[in-house]
Amino acid sequence: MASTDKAARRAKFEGTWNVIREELMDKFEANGMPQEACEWYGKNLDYNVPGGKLNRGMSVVDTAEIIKGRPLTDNEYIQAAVLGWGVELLQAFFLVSDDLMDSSITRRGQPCWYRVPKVGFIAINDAIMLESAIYQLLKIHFKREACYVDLLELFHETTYQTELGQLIDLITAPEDEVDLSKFSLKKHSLIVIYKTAFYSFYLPVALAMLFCNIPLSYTLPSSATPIEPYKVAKDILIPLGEYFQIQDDFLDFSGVPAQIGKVGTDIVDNKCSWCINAALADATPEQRKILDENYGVKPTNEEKELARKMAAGKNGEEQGYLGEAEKRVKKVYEDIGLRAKYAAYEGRVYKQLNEMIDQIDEGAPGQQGVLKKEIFTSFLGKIYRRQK
Ligand code: DMA
Ligand code: MG
Ligand code: MG
Ligand code: MG
Repeated sequence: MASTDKAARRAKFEGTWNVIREELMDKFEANGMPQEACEWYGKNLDYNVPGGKLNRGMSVVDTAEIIKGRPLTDNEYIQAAVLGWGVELLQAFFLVSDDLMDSSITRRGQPCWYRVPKVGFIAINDAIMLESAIYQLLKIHFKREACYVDLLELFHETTYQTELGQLIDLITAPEDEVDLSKFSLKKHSLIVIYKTAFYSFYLPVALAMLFCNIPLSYTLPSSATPIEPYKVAKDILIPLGEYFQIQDDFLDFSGVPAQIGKVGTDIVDNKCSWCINAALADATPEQRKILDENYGVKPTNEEKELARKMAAGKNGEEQGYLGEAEKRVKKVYEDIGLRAKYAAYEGRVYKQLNEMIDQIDEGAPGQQGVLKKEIFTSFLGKIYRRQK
């Protein structure tokens, strides 16, 4: 896809946000909420929903067009965009709560919502309101559609899966008790499949499939064995999502805030990240000792003060400062050659995913209403070697 085409598609999707935002505001105001509350809710939406990469939301629209094999009509487009913004609202709900739970500093190049003056713990209710917005929109746009209950169930089930993932992510990373022997790549895989892969990858594609009335099973002329398209999609999208979160973990270590829009917190937060697991696999006893002593160790007040001074009036925290403990962990990562290990992993997984996608039976050329390889290659293309 040409880059101008990509920009136009993004602009079209972004353009639907204003309509959707108005519907949410109307609904809010219809409850007789005071002016002050309307302004608060509007700010919550503006600050947390539209500013991301929009990969997840746009994938709903893109997938629906690929399945139908033609551009969507105006009505179909707005409905698919509502599902897309539903995924973005779900993401906003998770991110606002995730940043509180991870004590993060910035998100999408701005302070995390809970750190905005006057917000604080109100961010918890704001996050829950972002989730509720999904169901307001589904009711407006899908109540009379045959797929309504399936859409509701899919959003609910995916939300539940993500919450399971967030729970195991958090309890595997206790603040006061660093024990690296509790980590493993197997545990990491379970965490990231639940906390990221279902909602970021399976959800957008499965929503588009339901929207296009793809049945639970169909048979193609090429084989007598029935195809279960939701299972086929899941079997590719879950490993794809795992790869995406490994990228997120790697960027937490290697990315700079100006590039990734957030300050990495995994080392200080004692997270069971891909990086620490990959490092543990190759660490010498000396390196292991450094990791044991410095992983999950917060910067001292003196280090924070120094960072503030060095930032000379600018907000030092937002630039991201490293305490000595975090620096020592990062040095071990570099010495172990984590960057090369990651590059090798990325090459391997990219090849494997392409091989899996290649197995998909698309039926006759131009056949509509069935799974197409392009659904997955376009998703993979959006994230391969991403830098943010
Ligand atoms: C992301 O985990 C998962 C959810 C459900 C938001 P994370 O804490 O690694 O995300 P980020 O690096 O964006 O804070
Ligand atoms: Mg986080
Ligand atoms: Mg998190
Ligand atoms: Mg992360």
